[in-house]
Amino acid sequence: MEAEQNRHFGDARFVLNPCSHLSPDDIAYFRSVLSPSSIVQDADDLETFNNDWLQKHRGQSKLVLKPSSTEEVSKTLKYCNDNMLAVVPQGGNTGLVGGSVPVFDEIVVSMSNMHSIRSFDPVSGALVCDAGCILEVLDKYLEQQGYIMPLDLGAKGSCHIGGNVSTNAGGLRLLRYGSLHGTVLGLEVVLPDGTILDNLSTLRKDNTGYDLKQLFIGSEGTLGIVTGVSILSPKRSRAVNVALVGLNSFDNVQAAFKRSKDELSEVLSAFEFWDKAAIQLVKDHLLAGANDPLESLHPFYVLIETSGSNKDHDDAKLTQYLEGLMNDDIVQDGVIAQDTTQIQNLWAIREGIPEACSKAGAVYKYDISMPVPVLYQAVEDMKNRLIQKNAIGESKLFTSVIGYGHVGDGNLHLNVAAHEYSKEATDLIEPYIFEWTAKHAGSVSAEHGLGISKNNHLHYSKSPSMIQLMKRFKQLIDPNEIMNPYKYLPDQ
Ligand code: FAD
Ligand code: 2HG
Ligand code: ZN
Repeated sequence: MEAEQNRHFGDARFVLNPCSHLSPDDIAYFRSVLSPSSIVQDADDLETFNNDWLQKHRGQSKLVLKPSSTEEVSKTLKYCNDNMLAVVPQGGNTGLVGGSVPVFDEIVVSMSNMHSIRSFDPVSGALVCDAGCILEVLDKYLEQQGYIMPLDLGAKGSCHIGGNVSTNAGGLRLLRYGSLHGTVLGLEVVLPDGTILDNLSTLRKDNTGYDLKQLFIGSEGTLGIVTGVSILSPKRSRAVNVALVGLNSFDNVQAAFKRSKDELSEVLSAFEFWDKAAIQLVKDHLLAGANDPLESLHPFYVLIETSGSNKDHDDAKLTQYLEGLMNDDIVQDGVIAQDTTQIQNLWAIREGIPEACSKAGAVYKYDISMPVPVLYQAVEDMKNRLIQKNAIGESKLFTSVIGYGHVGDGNLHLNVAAHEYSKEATDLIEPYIFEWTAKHAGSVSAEHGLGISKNNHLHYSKSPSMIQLMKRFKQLIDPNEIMNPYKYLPDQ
């Protein structure tokens, strides 16, 4: 065991936890409990597990383990705990806060070999599955049963349900179906000491004792590994409509949102917005040459989705709502998708924004929540600050400031594109953006989590006594600090 020491790594300062390094004995043990193909040591094969989606965070793990069962996860974690080996749980590796990759040489435990659906109850809609199931695969399975996953994200083709639960992912359907804190019915979790916490309940009501699963939802692999998920899926709506509108101001975005709650009410299932800078990037990087659904550029765009059971009823409601917006000059232009392909094409514009931003160079991502009236002010204030500092433009540090997100959830994605990541660039936007968020009673992480990007900014959104209690939970469940070290909780 190494002595605790301080170490400088990039811009951040870490206190190394007292974990050990791998020995041949360790490898021999893992070979005794996992199949040979579940142990990855080849340098090229390790690359994808060591790099995050943003290509911003890079670890140097020498070992990836891919257990195939809860028992294998249990044996793996127990051994790591007994031998002080640090572990990073990894799902689809689509996280945006650097939580899914090692900081140093932690062992990656990938859940990709655990992808079975365990059961589905067509009466209640309760789905029980392994944590490594891919979100889109689950949604396709449920489609066959007439049901739908209660969450959806642009990363659905890669992210795992276990990763979703561990980050408490929000996404595009939260407005309609609520957060995973409500839809997750039960979890199976392996604790660092190997204990299997079997709480794969399918009950909607259960008031017996502390609701322990809630502690693991959003704990980003710092308390254990989620191996199984029980989740309540709603019936899939028979009628789905999607409209895209162009607007002149964020005041109009708000007016359209307010009206959608009155006029679309029970059929409203998504209300997503983005700005001109976002559509410009999508056009440049993803839609080049493709048909643009709206003829001219607008300062703002809103995608509205309705999901109901009666197509004629929903069509009439949506048409009337959109006509009202046009007549009152709240929207300037709009289209309604005529078939499933057009629905997918409109959603592809919205879901393509993160990828388009990442193609613009280095992108600083802020995922903040706040009261809707000040949502876009964050983008404008950031832009003005960078203009004042003479830091934005062709040959400057930053190239653009982009705003988009989930209006219905009061969740802004502020992306600041730069030529490259640098300390100088970081210092121009941080801690300014966190102070701005705290001043407007917001949260510095609405849905992406803390990982290694936001852990030291937790105090902007949580009081010292809350952070202290979080540290006590961590100490209780993971006293050797093997689970996803250096992340989530502040260094000090
Ligand atoms: P990973 O990235 O592998 O891991 C994320 C964190 O969870 C890490 O800390 C990891 O250690 C931990 N973890 C993973 N699996 C387990 C497990 N089984 N047990 C314990 N800990 C585990 N997020 C949103 O909230 N809403 C969005 O709309 C959204 N859209 C996105 C769109 C794109 C294009 C991309 C790239 C990302 C998006 N994200 C979004 C972020 C990301 O997809 C989510 O956070 C997702 O839930 C991560 O799942 P994952 O399986 O990829 O987890
Ligand atoms: C989304 O809503 C995701 O598209 C990603 O949460 C946001 O990349 C981002 O900033
Ligand atoms: Zn989002």
